[in-house]
Amino acid sequence: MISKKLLSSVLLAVAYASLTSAFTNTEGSTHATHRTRHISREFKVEAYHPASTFETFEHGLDSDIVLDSRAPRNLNATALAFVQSRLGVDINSIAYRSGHTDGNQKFAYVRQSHNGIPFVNAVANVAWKDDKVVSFGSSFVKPKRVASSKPTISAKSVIAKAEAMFKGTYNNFPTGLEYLAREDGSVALVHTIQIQNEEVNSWYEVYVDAHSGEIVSVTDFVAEATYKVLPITKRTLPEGLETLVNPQDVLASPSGWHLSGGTTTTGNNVVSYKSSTTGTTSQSSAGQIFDYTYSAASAPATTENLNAARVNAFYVINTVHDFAYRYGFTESAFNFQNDNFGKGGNGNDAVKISVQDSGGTNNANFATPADGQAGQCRMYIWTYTTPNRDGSLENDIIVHEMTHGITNRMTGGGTGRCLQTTEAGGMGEGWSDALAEWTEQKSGTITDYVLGDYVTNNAKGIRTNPYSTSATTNPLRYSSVKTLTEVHRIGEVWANMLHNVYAALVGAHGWSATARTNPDGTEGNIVYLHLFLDALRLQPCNPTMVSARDAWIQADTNRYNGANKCLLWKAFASRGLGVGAASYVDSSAVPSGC
Ligand SMILES: [Ca+2]
Ligand SMILES: [Ca+2]
Ligand SMILES: [Ca+2]
Ligand SMILES: [Zn+2]
Repeated sequence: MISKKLLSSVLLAVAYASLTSAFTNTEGSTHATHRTRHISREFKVEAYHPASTFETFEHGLDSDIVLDSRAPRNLNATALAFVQSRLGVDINSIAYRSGHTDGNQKFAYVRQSHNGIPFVNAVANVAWKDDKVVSFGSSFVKPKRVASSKPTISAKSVIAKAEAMFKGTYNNFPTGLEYLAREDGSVALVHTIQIQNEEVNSWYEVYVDAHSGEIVSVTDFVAEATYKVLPITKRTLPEGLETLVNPQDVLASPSGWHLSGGTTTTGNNVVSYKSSTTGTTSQSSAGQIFDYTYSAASAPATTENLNAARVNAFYVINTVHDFAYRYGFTESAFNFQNDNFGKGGNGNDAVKISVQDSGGTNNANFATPADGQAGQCRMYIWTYTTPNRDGSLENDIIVHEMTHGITNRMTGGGTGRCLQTTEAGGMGEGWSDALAEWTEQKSGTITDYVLGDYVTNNAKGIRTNPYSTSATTNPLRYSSVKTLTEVHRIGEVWANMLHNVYAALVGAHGWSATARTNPDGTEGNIVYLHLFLDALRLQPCNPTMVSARDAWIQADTNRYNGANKCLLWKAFASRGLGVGAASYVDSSAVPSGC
């Protein structure tokens, strides 16, 4: 029995190993020549770019070609002559594209051409210094076959298809007729058609085969924003920074996370800064690339660490903005944005997050004025360790703070005045812990949860007990509130109840890995977040745990026709907030029929 089982698992391991390496090889080998563009959920295009060669000649190429190219001719003719000679191709297969001179340097760009029609993706570039060629790049191809240069279908006839597939509109930029080198060695004749969608900030140049009508490739004009951050699901810095490309959700942030053409940690939803709101981090290289690596071995204040901290804070606040938007924290529901795109609510209130704020230590906070005034978050350095640690690298702390903004805005209609009592303020802390917990799930397995464990360098984190389904691990009940006075301690009672609600919903309905961007699923973590935000809008100003529980149950009636009524009652009742619970006297009762 044992040996048989062992054998099968070994075989499985071998099978997996070969599968993994096969995939790795395939993927790695196409990085330089391919790009899969995910246009929509149903449609993707694999764009092919012939491999490019690149030669550099240090102080310049000493050869007959160079002597030839030094002849007093214009850049155009010089470039064509060089490329013709270097590649050994017919002069008629090269077309000059552009060039310019900068001091003692010259640059020229040419394209492969056939029957007078230029190629989209077979090009070459030459650079000179002091009239000597210093570098040469080329992606020219040797085609096996070239399509006829006379189109059989018109550009006009394929625009509607391009618009439908790329979910945008033809922008009236003149269509073009070009050749496109394909991976199989053939060369297609293509119409070039620009399709834009300003609402989602997409702008494509689509290549449609002028003989078959097939969409063969695409250029994406929109630059990818890139951030090195601690992904939102990671609980502590040692889990590792990652480079995320285009993490923004364009439904929630239609202009992306930056101001138009923006190059700093300033955007429509948040400005992440130190000392003053102009103290932002600039992109590390062009194209909205924010590649700063936090080193835990160095002090938080080093330039690289400060930049990494501002980028991570920018990323986390934006990420919460985006997924909360999907669940109802929109412009008209009093969210934090400068531009509301005409969708209601008051704008000019993007979150200001002050990173490494000098006003405190070992903490963080969030001030929520009424809709239309910016939310102000302050993140402090934590001094329990050497070097000190930065709260902006502990995602649960940032999410906790941002959630104060959500709960204060969504309770009572955006006034910021409705979580002011001790009990409501305590629940505010509880919701903040609970949403931090929600973001840091990687599967549907329910585990105990702590937060603030990284900055404190303490596995127990910053709360009294882990949030847990075990009453031994976390014995807090509704009646515990009676003897508590501090809002975070009261919040622990509420957060632990919500942990149990979450566990029950995920146990009943499963767990979705795409919950942050797909709120339409039926899984338990999606149901939970809907009820979480829906209930905020229903509950009264300065709610109690009793009225907040009732808001959850009403929210379930509103959205799910009460499908989870008994589940919710049982979860709340398991911690003393059952039918008839009042004045911090527990009840384990559930309604009849449950
Ligand atoms: Ca893009
Ligand atoms: Ca943590
Ligand atoms: Ca607002
Ligand atoms: Zn708090």
